[in-house]
Amino acid sequence: MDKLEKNKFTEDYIENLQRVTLKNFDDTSEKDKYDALCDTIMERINQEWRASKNKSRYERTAYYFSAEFLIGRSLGNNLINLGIYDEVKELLDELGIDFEAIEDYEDDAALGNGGLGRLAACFMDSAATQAINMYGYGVRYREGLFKQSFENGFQIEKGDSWIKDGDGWSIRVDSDSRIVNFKDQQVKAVPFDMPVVGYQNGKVNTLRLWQAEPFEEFEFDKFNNFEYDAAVREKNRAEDITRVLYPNDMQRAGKVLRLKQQYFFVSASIQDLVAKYKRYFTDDLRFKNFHKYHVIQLNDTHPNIAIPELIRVLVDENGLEFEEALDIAKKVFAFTNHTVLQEALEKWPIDIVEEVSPRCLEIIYKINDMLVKSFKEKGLTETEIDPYRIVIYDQVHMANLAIYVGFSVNGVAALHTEILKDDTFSHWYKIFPNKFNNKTNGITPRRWLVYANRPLSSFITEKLGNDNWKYNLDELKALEKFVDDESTLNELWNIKQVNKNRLASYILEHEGIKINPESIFDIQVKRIHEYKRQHLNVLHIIYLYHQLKKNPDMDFYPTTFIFGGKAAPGYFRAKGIIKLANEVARVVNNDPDVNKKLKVVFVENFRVSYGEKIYPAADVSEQISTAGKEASGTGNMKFMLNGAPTLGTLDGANIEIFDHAGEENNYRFGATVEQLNEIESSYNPRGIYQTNKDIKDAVDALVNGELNDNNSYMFLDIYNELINPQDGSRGDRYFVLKDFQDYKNAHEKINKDYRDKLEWSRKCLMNIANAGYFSSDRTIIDYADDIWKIDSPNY
Ligand code: RUG
Repeated sequence: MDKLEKNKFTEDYIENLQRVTLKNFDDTSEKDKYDALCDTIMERINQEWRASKNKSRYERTAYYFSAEFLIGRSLGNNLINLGIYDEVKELLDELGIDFEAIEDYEDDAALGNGGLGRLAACFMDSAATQAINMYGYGVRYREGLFKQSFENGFQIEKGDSWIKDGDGWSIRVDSDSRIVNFKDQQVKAVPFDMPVVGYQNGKVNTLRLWQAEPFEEFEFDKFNNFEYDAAVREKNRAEDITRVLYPNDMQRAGKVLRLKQQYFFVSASIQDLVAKYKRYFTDDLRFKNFHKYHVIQLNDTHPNIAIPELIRVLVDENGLEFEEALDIAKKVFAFTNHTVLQEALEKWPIDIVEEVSPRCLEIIYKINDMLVKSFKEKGLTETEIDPYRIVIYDQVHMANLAIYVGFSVNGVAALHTEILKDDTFSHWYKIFPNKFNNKTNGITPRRWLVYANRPLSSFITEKLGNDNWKYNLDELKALEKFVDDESTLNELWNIKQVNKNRLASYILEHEGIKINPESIFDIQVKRIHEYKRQHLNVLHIIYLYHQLKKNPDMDFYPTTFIFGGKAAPGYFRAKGIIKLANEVARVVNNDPDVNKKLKVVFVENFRVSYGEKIYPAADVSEQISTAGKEASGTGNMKFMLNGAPTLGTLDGANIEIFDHAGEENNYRFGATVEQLNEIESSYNPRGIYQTNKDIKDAVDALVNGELNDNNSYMFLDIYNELINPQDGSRGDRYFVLKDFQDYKNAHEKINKDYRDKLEWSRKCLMNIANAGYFSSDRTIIDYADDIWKIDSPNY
């Protein structure tokens, strides 16, 4: 911004502040100041946003259908992408306004559970930055992911009404409202558009989130008749549809309301696309060119009911033949799978689909008939066709629907895609090998480095002599030339220390726990799930505690283990793992024999904005899922980009991280997928427990009174799952005990290596320098090139 622009910004800001509040500047609150800042920024975005919309109207565009967009906060990110972050901070400073306090005013838009939703948000940022036409379509949940707190170490969930005080980053577009018809109700879908600003390139894409509303606020007659509840019943029923994000990560919520949410947002979105196409392409009455302008990427199975919905709209509302419509669908839809866990591959009971949209069910049956017919033509028998069917017994298999109709099926990391081809969808791969492709996930460097780690960002720009790396992350590779430069390595160490100090203060303020900023910060933040194995981490801490108790002078570099993450409210064992980590933290942190060397913190309510403080401060990134279970992971990339070596298994994108940054700069441990497959049938966790004293002592602590689960039986449940299964299974489904020894050895190596400051910094540098591949800019360009066939012009 030049001087003139700066003055104009300040003028507009003060004008907005006073106009909106009707107060004098000095009387305005922090919230007023935040609101006025949003307004002023939105005014600046507006013009480029309209220009981008107009320009892309007649261009091929990708539509990213996702039930989740885990956006986080928008203020800082928008300022970064507009290129005015430092200036605006300075301007506010001149006005006596504390920018950080204003930033803290913004609630996270937590419209997602974890990696899948955050990936969608990163893709939005990257598509805009790479000037790729991409529209996001999703749900405007009134309540985002629950707020987590701990009582006695137990997770407590509370609502997250993130828009109760308004939402400065969305524009309500009433004129684009659509009607969504369910079997038993009709609701209005009102779009709220959020601008997605590309990094300093003038491109602004749109994220359109739909909110369900009634046609009438209340029924006057009933109200007049004193039937107050009945008068607003329909309104509540409509609003219920987008009231809350289902807090399930991976587990399938078998709820009618959940399918209603899915159908609600895809129906509104499909109607939107068709209506706009008809408005701008008036002479294509049979939609012959529809596929040339549209590609719809289905983010997991959640939006897959869009397939019958497109066919319904084309057939019932626009007079196309079924075959014609199916043909269009086959050219338009592409499907991304994010998991191999069976419980997360959605299958809907047909009666529920019937209850939501009987017409879509009818169309699904028809597609299924076409599938059977065409497979018979290929020579398959009825039984051979069975695993491909879309309707199997009384369930609709949403993945089969998308694989059959979609023209592309992708996994999200190299190993994951191989598992899809070899195992999960091997039958499909045999028939349609060309549909399958890999798109390794990525993260946006703007939020996860430029914004979250200002000191490191300035350091990189200074070392490279320019900041092109911010939109071409491969340029980080040039940092390798400093790998033997002592002063650079020392600088890097100091930057990490600054970030660790910042996190330590934040933790003291928010968690009330004092940690040693000079200790190793060993961090595992992600959703809590057995396959992610937070309990392996905790068991190892119990082991360390036992060792230090026996020998307080043991040669051990002080370490702080930090956890963060939420468990699905109905997932008893995951909640038990949280309770366990909190209980171990209580015991360890209060024990003067060990607490100078060992500390454990489970931060409350881990979310995007907490992550922005955590990733830059990590020394060690814990990525310890059972090999073959984590599709990709993206937290692993955020840690890497911020210079933390990975302590990880050969799983998901860890493998690619090791390949790019070098195994010698990371810590790999644990059994491979092949090894686990080999021992699967003979695995005997109890045998390991009986022969390894360290493991036995750690596992016994779950039930021998050392740790207190307040009679919840949560620790006994974990103990049973590990070595004493009650369900006739072999126990330890996720091979925690199998990998324990190797994990422990890797930790010992880290604890030694960390003491060599230069050598450690070198590893950090090598991770940063090789993080280019994990930019979501690369991922989105791969989608655009290989799947969408959309140009990424230099805007
Ligand atoms: O568990 C996966 C992660 O491994 C992956 O990185 C992320 C983004 O691709 O998606 C996560 N995921 C998968 N979240 N939900 C599902 C299944 O619905």
